[in-house]
Amino acid sequence: MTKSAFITGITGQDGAYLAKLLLQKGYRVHGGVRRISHPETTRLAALGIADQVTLHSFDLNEINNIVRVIRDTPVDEFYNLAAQSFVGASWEQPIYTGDANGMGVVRILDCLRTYHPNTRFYQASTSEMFGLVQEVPQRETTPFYPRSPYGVAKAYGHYITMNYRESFGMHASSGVLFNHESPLRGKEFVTRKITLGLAKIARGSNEVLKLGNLDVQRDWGYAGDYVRGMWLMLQQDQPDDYVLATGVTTPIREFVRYAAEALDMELEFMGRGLNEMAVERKTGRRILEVDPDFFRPAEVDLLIGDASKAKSSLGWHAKMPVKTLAAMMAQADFDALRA
Ligand code: NAP
Ligand code: F7E
Repeated sequence: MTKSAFITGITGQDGAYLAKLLLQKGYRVHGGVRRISHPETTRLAALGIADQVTLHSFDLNEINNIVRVIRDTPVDEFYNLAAQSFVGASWEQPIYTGDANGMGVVRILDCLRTYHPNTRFYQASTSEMFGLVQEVPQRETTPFYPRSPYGVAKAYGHYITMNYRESFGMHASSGVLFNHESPLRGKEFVTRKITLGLAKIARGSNEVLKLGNLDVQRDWGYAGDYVRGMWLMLQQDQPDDYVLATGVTTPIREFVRYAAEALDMELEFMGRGLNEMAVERKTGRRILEVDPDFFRPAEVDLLIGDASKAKSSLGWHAKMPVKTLAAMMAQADFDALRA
């Protein structure tokens, strides 16, 4: 029998990759799209699937809308990927972020409980819940210490998913996913900002890439690998929570170097703190500088995940190394600029 799934946030990076994966597996795919003046389905179009999914008007912040959509669209699996996903914006919009990323989750869970209690549910939890890390590497049992309104709201979403699983026996699972990137990543996130900025420079632009705190490290994987993990979680007999990560953490400077190398640029970092910069060795041209506008009020310094539970229970591991990822993103941006 054909399986069906609903993906909130289907127009986002992960939503597009997950929709593609589920279509390849023969699912009928529904997606939630919030009302905006200029509907954006460019990621679905980039993957060649824009006309293969059924879109529904869906907003995490509107209970009546959620009730109607969930009641009228019975599916086997429900993936909640929608969120205000930019950590930096969560200090500017803390209440909106709390409502969408926290309350939005319980709105969905409670509607599923009422109308379709047997639908399997996936919640997009995040390594940002570990924040000021209490253990290295971080795993499913590591205590949370979120450092942003985004992380705090996601912690609520995580706990309420556990609570509905334990209270009502729902098949509700959370994936605690570390950063995952791709050529479809939003342009304000640091990896894409780097690859797009360097690609423009490689194409002859005089722009200087301005970044914030260069002292942070992230465990960066490829989004295409991570959506496979989401699907695997909902195929298990029992619901549970899983960390998905590569187990390798990389400083931002290294990511910049990997992307630059892929574009035939060799960079040298010099200076310290706010005066740090990177120049291109061959030309001596300044490529990158630090801009305090991109610093955050509180920072998450060292994220590195232990995905051994996902490996042993789901048979999942991250396939793409960060160097390949940086090169792939830089090349994709470089190629797109030619068009
Ligand atoms: P993304 O590209 O920013 O996509 C987010 C999606 O949510 C977009 O489709 C967006 O719609 C939608 N959305 C935002 N606010 C909404 C609202 N109020 N109602 C309905 N839809 C709304 O994010 P992503 O990288 O794919 O991440 C997917 C999920 O995983 C998010 O929940 C994120 O917090 C979480 N996560 C991501 C990572 C990562 O590294 N990528 C790691 C851990 C967890 P528009 O297209 O209209 O903006
Ligand atoms: O920042 C530093 C910044 O915005 C990474 C989301 O998908 O992953 C993502 O959140 C780091 C931060 O991602 C700039 O301070 C320096 O420490 O790319 P980001 P994020 O905050 O890690 C988690 C797991 C999610 O759940 C989120 O949804 O890079 N950084 N300079 C910068 N960051 C940005 N954006 N821009 C800069 O110029």
